Amino acid sequence: MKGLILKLLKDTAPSYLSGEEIAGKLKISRTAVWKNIKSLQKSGYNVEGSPRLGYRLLEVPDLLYPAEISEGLKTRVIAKRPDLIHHFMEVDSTNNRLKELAEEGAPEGTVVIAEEQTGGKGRLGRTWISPRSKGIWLSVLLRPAKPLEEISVFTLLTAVAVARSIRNKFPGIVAGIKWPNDILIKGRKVCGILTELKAEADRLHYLITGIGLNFNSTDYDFPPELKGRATSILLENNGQLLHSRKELAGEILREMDVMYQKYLTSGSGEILLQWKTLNITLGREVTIQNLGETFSGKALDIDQCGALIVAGNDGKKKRFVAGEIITFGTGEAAH
Ligand code: BT5
Repeated sequence: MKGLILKLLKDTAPSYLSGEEIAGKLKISRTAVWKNIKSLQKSGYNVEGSPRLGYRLLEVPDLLYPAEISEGLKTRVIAKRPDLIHHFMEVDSTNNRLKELAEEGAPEGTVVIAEEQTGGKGRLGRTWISPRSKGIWLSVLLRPAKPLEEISVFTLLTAVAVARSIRNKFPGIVAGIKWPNDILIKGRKVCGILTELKAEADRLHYLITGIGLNFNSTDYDFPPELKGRATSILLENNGQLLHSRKELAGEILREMDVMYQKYLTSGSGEILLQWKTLNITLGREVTIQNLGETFSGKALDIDQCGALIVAGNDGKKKRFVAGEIITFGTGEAAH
């Protein structure tokens, strides 16, 4: 009901809508209208009430509420309905929260989004700095009926979606993908992706892709050790933001949905093509640490499964599956 009232107020803004009209349109009592308006105000919506004229919406809060993100979002799977988006002011990690929902049977396309993470995770137990309302910290649940060896493709898919979304909304920013899971702008990390999965033998139960994107962080929001290595959309766009966090979050979900549909219907071809266009890894000297081993060489290509092909200094080629893919719990496949 709150969402419906919000929609009516948005459609009418900046004009007033009387309590009576709202009650009539939604077939609810005037008291119910009043209660829902109070609840909207509590959530940060600036709704002005006038005894004579009714209500009007003056300002929408800069929070990633489902009703805000899903506005105009025409997706087929990912966040296809507002109730598939779960918003929290604070969680330990959106990946962890979504894992709980997945275990309870949440449908494919469920999204968890938080204003702040107190235990944001990177790969291999590393920390992801996620201060309140400074970025887009979200996770997406997918349940693709695909073989486990194609799992790396999902990190590539997400990286493509994020890089494309940044370029779509902020054309002045050139975001590039560093294999497997970083989005960089002028050599600094703006976004990291963490893919986790649950599988048994070769059967995939579900896959959670977490995205951490610094949006309006300034240098003060990063700890000293990240100075010069991390950046944000705000910092890269000369301190200006033409689009809001919620618009970029919506764009990322939309781009992910489009790429996911293409993947389901015609395989990884399009994702790999897009990835190759947006990457800043191929052709470069790289050092990869995988399962305690360090390997240096030239990044040549990625294969159909999203693995990176590197030519060592001795000329021998080696194939690396995205080492960032971590599994949950015990008895589940490790990558
Ligand atoms: C990543 O790990 O880059 C994956 C980060 C994924 C974060 C998202 S947020 C939503 C979802 N929920 C979670 O709990 N996680 C996901 P990795 O490649 O291991 O990089 C981690 C390293 O990046 C750290 O050790 C720092 O050096 C650096 N780092 C930490 N916070 C950062 C930030 N906000 N911006 C840029 N770099 C950061």
